[in-house]
Amino acid sequence: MGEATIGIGVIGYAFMGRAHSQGWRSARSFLRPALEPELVALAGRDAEAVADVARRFGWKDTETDWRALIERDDVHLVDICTPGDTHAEIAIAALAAGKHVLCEKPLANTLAEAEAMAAAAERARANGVRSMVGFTYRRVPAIALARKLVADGRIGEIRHVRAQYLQDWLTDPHAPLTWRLQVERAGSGALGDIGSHIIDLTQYVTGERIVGVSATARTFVPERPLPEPDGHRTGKVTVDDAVAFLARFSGGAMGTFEATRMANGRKNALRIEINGSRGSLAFDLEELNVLRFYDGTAGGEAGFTRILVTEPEHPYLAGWWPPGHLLGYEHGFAHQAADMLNAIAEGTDPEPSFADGLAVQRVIGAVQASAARDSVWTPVEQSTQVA
Ligand code: SOE
Repeated sequence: MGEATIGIGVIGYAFMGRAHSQGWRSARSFLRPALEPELVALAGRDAEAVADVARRFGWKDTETDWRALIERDDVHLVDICTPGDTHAEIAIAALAAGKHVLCEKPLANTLAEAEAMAAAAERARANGVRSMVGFTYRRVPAIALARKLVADGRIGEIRHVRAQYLQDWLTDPHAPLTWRLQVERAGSGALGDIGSHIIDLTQYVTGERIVGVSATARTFVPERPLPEPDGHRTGKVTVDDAVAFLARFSGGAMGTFEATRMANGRKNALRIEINGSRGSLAFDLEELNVLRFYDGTAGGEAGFTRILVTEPEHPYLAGWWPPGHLLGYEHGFAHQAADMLNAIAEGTDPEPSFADGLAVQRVIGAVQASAARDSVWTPVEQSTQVA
């Protein structure tokens, strides 16, 4: 192996395993990171299924046991794309083995697991081992531009944060009871799966932390058919279908949040609007190449500007197509892969860190605690100190 390459091993080959596989491939082809990713091995328990995905995405080898993948000398970075109940065990083992770790969101299923993972990441960091959590939407160019505009003071002091993540794939009561609907596998429902994205994104774009919440949660369909071949039987849904909460931000802004898989007609509508003393920003993932910016200082000419975020000077765009040739959902995974590889090459810490993932987990915990106590205002623990 040449000096400027790094061996990648991905664990999981379903939706996220494929999205990440494509991310590593595209990062290598288009974005020219400082370390060139080698697609060494893809791991999954079903040998036939994992071999099929591995062949289609160009993985060199497969493993059916994640431990074997971690032990390989030619794997230097372990990418965890499995359900949340396995994140902590795999990540902690991989970090202890000296492997860099990229872990899908949400970081863990419980606060205790997230704390242990952040502590393991901190220990590994002392040896130059890097870790990152896969809040991929930070890498949508329009979101990265929004962050820059806020950091440059273009919208002034932030007053309102409005965030929604709306999907509808559970509207049908016959949709099967998959792992995402079981608390022991997923930790929570819409809250952890998609609410975690808007918690992370709003904290990232504003540069502030959520310090308190008042929440409510509902499970509209409490029982569903089991996945085939057991579809004639039903099982209990043990997570939320939808959650809504008010939030207070560290800088004084007020926030409203909604995460649901029951918003009929909304497929993947992650929307954020931020209103500040000088202007506003609005984003919708269903139109992900666009950022809307209102410059309140523009006097009589002020109005929401529709910025098509595809110019070479926009974040991440230089590596892609000419202006107006749009990017899509999968590109964020390539940006994430390239950012992590560049950080490893530079010896810096990639973001979002496991500590950032823990911070999101603390908000999730506070939302759950508030919802369980009739929406009582609940503080979010702020310490980033890890056990
Ligand atoms: C499913 O709800 C899901 O795939 C999430 O798990 C992802 O994080 C989100 O990006 C899209 O929706």
